[in-house]
Amino acid sequence: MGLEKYLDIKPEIAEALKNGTPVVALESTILSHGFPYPENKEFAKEVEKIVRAEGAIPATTAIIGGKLKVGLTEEELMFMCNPVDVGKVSRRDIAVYLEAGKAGATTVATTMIIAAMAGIKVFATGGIGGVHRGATETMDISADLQELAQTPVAVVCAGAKQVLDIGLTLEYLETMGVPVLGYGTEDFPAFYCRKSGFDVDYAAKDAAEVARIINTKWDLGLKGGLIIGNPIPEEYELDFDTMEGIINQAIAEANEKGVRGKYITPFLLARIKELSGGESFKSNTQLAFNNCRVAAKIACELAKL
Ligand code: PSU
Ligand code: MN
Repeated sequence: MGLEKYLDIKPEIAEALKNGTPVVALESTILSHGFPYPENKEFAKEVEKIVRAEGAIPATTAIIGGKLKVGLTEEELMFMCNPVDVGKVSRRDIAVYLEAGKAGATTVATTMIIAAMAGIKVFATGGIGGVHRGATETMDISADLQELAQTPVAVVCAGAKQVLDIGLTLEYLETMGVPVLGYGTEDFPAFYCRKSGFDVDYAAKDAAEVARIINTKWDLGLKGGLIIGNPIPEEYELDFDTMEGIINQAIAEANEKGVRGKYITPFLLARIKELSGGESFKSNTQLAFNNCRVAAKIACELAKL
């Protein structure tokens, strides 16, 4: 397909993919635009360690120097942490960033695209993008949802971010035919909270069952990805109603300031961190760690099939 021209796969990962060693894709937007600099540097290194501890190889993706990077050197990883140097790249931006030679952090949508090109089946993030509150007016629906409908990557997340309209996000996913599995839960997680009050399609018991479902979907030739909703560990869960108050305030401020488009999610995450006195940052970090653990377990089970 001539993708070699664009794809730059780290040798360790190329080797793993050739040998069927489990690999887990990781995104870079959560670094550059989801977490504050420089605290995100520790996080970036830690997620890779967690994936390795579970027996899989981490593949953080990014766009650097006109290449789609699959796996970063430590220097590149640290470079991706500084939001001053890197843009936020969704599907629409990929070709522009490659041609302009600009550095870009990959969102869930873009990480899925790059992972699929490289042959990586499992990806861990914090929370997927979705249908924003007020979307009936703004039409702000994350490109992540369309990507899940068409690109074959299983995304492990702590549900959809609580800043979104979770009910509408699930409706959209149903329309697009994306399976929404719960990892040991009947209730679709709400990022900082274990429960959103909305059901998942199916509560999978363990990583082996998730792997079988993923495998069967693709065996059947059904297009697109899957969502594995993995609830935040209880000890890091935040109170739903307290967070609702904070989120509503952050959204009101975003509206007042006229924050729109791709800047909304980073603005809200940063403002929620401030309003929660750093609690949301701690939770966001821990839920992402937990997703890496589960994604690596699923990748290991998939490798056995
Ligand atoms: N999960 C997090 N923090 C983040 C994101 C996910 O814990 O910052 C990022 C992902 O890259 C996701 C993006 O694709 O937020 C959603 O942005 P938007 O709503 O503009 O589609
Ligand atoms: Mn959006």
